[in-house]
Amino acid sequence: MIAVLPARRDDPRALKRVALETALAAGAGAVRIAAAYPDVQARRAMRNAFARGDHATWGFDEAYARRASDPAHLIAKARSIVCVALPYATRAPARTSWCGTVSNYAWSEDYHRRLRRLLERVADALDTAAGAKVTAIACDTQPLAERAFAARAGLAWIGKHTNAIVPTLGSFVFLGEVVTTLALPPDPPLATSCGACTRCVDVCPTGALRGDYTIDATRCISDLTQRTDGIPPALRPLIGTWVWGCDLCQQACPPTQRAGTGGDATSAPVEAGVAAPDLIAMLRLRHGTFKRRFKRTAMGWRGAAVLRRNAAVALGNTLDRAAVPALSERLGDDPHPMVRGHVAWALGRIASPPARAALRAALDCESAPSVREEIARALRACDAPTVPDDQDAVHA
Ligand code: B12
Repeated sequence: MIAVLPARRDDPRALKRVALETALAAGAGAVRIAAAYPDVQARRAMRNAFARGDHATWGFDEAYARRASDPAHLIAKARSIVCVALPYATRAPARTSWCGTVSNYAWSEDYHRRLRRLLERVADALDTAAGAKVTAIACDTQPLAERAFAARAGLAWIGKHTNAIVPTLGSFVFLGEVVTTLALPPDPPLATSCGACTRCVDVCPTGALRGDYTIDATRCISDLTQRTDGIPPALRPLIGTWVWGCDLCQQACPPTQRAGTGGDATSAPVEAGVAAPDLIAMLRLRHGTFKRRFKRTAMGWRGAAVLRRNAAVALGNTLDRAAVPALSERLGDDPHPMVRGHVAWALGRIASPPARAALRAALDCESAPSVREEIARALRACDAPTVPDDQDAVHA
């Protein structure tokens, strides 16, 4: 552990040293300083993205772009931002063919709590050194263009997957900031870019990445698994077995691959059933188990029905006929119409004779118009089956 020396409040270099050393001692993988003036380029990029509808599921608007590009809304007279990267890459857990795929960022203790602890230590150290409250913390949930300020600080460059890539650490890092009224000497931006590499663009199954450093977030699997309404039918087959988030663009990213696994013990899965969840168990997830198992992770903020919906889509994408009994049961039982609708889709995707029979039976008792529509569409899909009749169950 690095000993952090007391600093004089009128010595910017010493104060910067306090920020950097405290952040590193508290577990940051990298830390740099940005000046806190508004980011006009980020504001323009956000405006354009919102006008294109790239973030339609998030309801971002002009007011968000204005606030997110100006750190002064977090603390008046903001002069500097301590930009911190917390590495989280850990080894993927062993999976069977009936496991859902969970993004690395979501399987550990919720990163908001971990990052907040780290940022609070940095903020406390600066407040103490300055002898006054001179800081405000931001991590993910505050309107702040975190990646743009990380780039200004030279902490990272923004990749074509739109994530911040930290030299030697890659992009599997969380970003957090301490905005302060102290004038700390800023670090210069990096002169790095992705060059001609398009691996992230090529690997994205939904075509969310355009290759010009922008993303249509409404097509991003991470967004699709987190939205609370229905997943557009055309995109469901492209989601594969992802039940929360998606790592494909980052897994394909050369500097991120080279960085390896930089996450410490706090980045490890809270339990195996979270990192590689059994899809049938997730399809049946009740509130109690959800609270016990998922609430403490970043998968906990959208509720149990969203996870059951995602499990239904993933099971449909396994094309495994052995999933039909569990899906048929949920088609009759699940209290949430959105889940029943996606279960119907999954049965239509598997399209075996028992799946077809379950869909027909459900049509007799289903009253929700949206679910009846899904069932009718699924029955049409059964008429054009994608699975050969002689396919055996494929799960281990
Ligand atoms: C909404 C949101 C999402 C949405 C939209 C993502 C997106 N690309 O905008 C969805 C649900 C899709 C999402 C997914 C993910 N997210 Co998210 N998300 C956010 C959140 C809350 C807001 C982002 C936002 O405002 N987007 C609107 C866009 C238009 O603005 P922007 O991204 O801030 O900035 C852009 C412009 O400013 C412009 N720009 C500005 N200056 C410059 C300069 C140059 C040279 C260039 C090229 C561009 C540029 O490019 C920036 C990047 O596109 C941030 C936290 C935060 N407060 O920033 C986390 C955040 C971006 N997410 C994060 C993570 C970890 C993820 C996932 C990896 C999770 C996962 N595995 O599923 C994926 C990655 C998907 C992807 N390829 O982007 C991390 C990213 C860390 C990192 N290393 O970059 C953040 C920073 C949270 C955190 N505190 O760590 N996310």
